[in-house]
Amino acid sequence: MPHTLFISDLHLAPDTPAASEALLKFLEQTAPPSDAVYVLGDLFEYWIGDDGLEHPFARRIAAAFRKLSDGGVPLYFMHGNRDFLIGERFARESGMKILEDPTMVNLYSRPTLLMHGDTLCSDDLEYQKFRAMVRNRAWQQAFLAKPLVERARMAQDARGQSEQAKQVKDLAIMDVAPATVAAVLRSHAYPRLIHGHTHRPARHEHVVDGRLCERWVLADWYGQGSYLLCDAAGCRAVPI
Ligand SMILES: [Mn+2]
Repeated sequence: MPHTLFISDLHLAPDTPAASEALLKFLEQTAPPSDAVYVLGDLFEYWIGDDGLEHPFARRIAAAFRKLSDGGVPLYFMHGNRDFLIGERFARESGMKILEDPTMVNLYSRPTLLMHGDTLCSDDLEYQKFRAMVRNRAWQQAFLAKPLVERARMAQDARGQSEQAKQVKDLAIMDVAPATVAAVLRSHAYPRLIHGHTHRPARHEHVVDGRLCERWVLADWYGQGSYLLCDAAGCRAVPI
């Protein structure tokens, strides 16, 4: 049956090769017969600019996507909170089209809203403040103008700080805020919702204004990765 695949939160990095190998296998063996593949953010553990493509690791990943795209499978990428600096060069070299967050798609006649998911975690005020800063165009231009080594150091620092902050944050704060989910579903006319980010793979049901909406949360690839397969009959998570 015609189907579309969704992945997110792979957090690929040169020093953790297992997820990269799993992705390369997924792109070569699992993805080719699908109608499209969507990557809903945090493909990389960090991305400090498209000049990261000078690194063989990043080039290998981009080339693997490109092969699939050249084979006729449309590929889409939405920024996550780790790889929001992925730009046009990466998109071109990987054959992916960059999508706005959120994006509505018609998936086998089912209206479906795609998000990374970080904007749903609206109770985490400290993170939302950080997000507003780094998604600002002027901040991004200033950051990208810095030498690569300095950007790498800043990214390292930010990752350390984020890990520390997570230790003391309430788990509920780092999950989606139900009221925000309801507001997003309402403003998009009660679609199905697919997102990643929280690393809490599940299928949820929300009743908003008497309308039942399905919400799928994608899994991370830190341990066993998985993808979401959607066809005309519905969606299901499949371990890789
Ligand atoms: Mn994320």
